[in-house]
Amino acid sequence: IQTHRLNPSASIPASQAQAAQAAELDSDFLEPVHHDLDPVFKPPERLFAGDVPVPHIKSREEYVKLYQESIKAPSVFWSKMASELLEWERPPKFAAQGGYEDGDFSWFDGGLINACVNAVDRHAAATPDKTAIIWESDEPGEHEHISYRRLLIEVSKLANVFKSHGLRKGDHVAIYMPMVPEALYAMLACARLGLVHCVVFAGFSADAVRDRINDCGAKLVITADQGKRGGKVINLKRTVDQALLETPTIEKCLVFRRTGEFNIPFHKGRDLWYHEEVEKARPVCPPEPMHPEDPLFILYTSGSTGKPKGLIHSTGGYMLQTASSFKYIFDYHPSDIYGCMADVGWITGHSYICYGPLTMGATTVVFESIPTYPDAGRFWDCVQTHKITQLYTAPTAIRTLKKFGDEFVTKHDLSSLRVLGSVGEPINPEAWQWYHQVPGRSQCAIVDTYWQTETGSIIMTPLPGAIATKPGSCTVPFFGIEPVIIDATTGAEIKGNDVTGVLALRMHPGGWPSMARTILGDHKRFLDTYFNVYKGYYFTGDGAHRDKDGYYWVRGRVDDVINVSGHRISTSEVESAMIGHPAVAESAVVGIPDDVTGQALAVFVVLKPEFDVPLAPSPEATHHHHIKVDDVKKSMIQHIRQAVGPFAAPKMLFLVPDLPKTRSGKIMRRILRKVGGGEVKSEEQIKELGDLSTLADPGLIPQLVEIVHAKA
Ligand code: 6R9
Repeated sequence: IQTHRLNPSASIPASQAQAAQAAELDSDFLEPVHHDLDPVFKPPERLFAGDVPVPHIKSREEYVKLYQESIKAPSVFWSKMASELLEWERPPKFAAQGGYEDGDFSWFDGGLINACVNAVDRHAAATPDKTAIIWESDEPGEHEHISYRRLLIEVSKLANVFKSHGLRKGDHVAIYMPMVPEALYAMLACARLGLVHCVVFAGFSADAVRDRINDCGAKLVITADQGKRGGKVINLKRTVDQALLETPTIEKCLVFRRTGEFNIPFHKGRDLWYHEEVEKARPVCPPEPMHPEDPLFILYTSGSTGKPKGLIHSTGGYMLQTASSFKYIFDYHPSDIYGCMADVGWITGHSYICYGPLTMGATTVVFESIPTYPDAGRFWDCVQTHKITQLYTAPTAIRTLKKFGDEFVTKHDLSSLRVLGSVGEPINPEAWQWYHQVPGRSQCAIVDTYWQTETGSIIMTPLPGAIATKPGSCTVPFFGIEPVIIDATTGAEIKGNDVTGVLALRMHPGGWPSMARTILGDHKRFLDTYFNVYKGYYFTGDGAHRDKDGYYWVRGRVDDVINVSGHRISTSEVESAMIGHPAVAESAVVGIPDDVTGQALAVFVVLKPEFDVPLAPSPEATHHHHIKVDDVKKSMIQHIRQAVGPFAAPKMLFLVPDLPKTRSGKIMRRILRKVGGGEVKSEEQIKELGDLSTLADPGLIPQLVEIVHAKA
């Protein structure tokens, strides 16, 4: 049932796999678009008015010059940056080495570096009293400042706790934490000792936690009794307890007391209280000198197949590019207060809450709550209270807040803001304009930052003082990145402007420093997914348009990944979860457009014959029947929540007599996307679906249309 569209199997030569792959890409995001009449916004004059720090990059010319340098001589460019921005235990002998054919690329061989020293120690020495972390609790009005001096002490103590329980360089540690400073302490304590952390987003279910722990073989998991989000309590320890029933590698479970309100069961010999352990530990812990290519962390993300990919990031290259991108893209200056509202469970949290800002010695906000708690003014209340200068959030949050109206924004003093960032999914021009005009008061630079878990740091973005913006476009490449548009059917690069196709990045030796190095335990899958699809390029999985001015417009995934509120969800991951439900014979999951979440999941389910519930409410349907259908659907949605996590709950679930398939048995997802999205109503519109001649049963389509509309 699973489709391995982007993972050509071992026996197929790359060129052949490439052709097959190219021919199978089936996405509306590859259809041509035009952007001829878009408004253009110059960098805000206020950035140069004198009362705020002058931008690092002051003009387009300055950007172009640096960009050209970064492309022509990447090793020279990044080596210079590496000695400017990082502290090396021993300076590297080389910059980029190796290549993409085998994925043996490396950066900064011969050097020694510790990520924690770069993010903590050197600032604790230089600016000990500077605030490293502002923790904004779920409850408004409750916040805490943690200085660099204190950060070093907390991190060192925790590192000693890890040591005292036998953890050594190279061991894996799972982190399943709410948004509290201790989540960052845990990451940094791992980095200090050369332990490889694997943060699992606290919204994942017990099954998902178990699978990730088992895939990475973590020895220790660190969690909290409970988490708090939007006034609601989340029983993290309970989820971990359930996951740990089937995780043979876990020896210890360290529990941070966040609420203390719940009498959690403790497993003797396995569970330990964070506060008790830390109390015993000494606040001095020598950092482990690491090779720049030593793994810093593993982070799971969804791909085209059901099994999540554990991407591995390096130490040196990752630290360098997160720090440099943070500096230039958010135009960071030492007096700034920077607030990224993401969660550390995602790459955005790793790179732009923890490592990027702290490596630059910045003050970074750790935000525990949600944008709408206690009301839709929460972000702006934070901006006013902490005098935030750069705010970084996702289009889904921006669209949600826009719906609540301007008053929640305008009643706050937002004069501290200079840069407003967006990440996670394409931002629609209306949301962009609102972000610019209302929270930004037309005085802030909007940076729509495009990147991925795989790229480690932002790869396309405007720079605040240098690049004019267009609402909805991530504009131009960051240093070291060479985007190209590829024709999906021929696999050839499309030159020139005003073109649409698959977005890829041209590979030159070494690529860029923060690229993921492999997929844990599956290097072949790594090469096949990213480098063997289009030879000589890194394949992003997104469709994009390059407009007449050379600006990029990323349109969305062209593979089997659905982006719901910026969360990457694999269709086949949800489909394989569905198969575990006793009533399901077969299912297909597609992404449909949604005003707030960008995309939403629609699930089409074929029941096993023995489950004979009526598929659509009919005039004769009794009350009893309705309940039965609803119960079945509810249990399926519950099943997905349990197998993947609540964020993967489908918006729509349809019980259908069959799935539209080609005669060769391939599900025609294009049809399901259109029908599920409610676009198809009339017979004419069915005809407009295009060539249905390959369908095994064309009579099925009107039935699907009827079922979808009976629901709505
Ligand atoms: C950082 C992050 C990556 C996917 C990516 C793309 C989408 C992210 C975007 C964007 C358009 C932007 N995406 N930022 N699309 N414009 N500014 O989100 O990583 O969770 O791995 O998701 O998100 O589709 O391929 P990740």
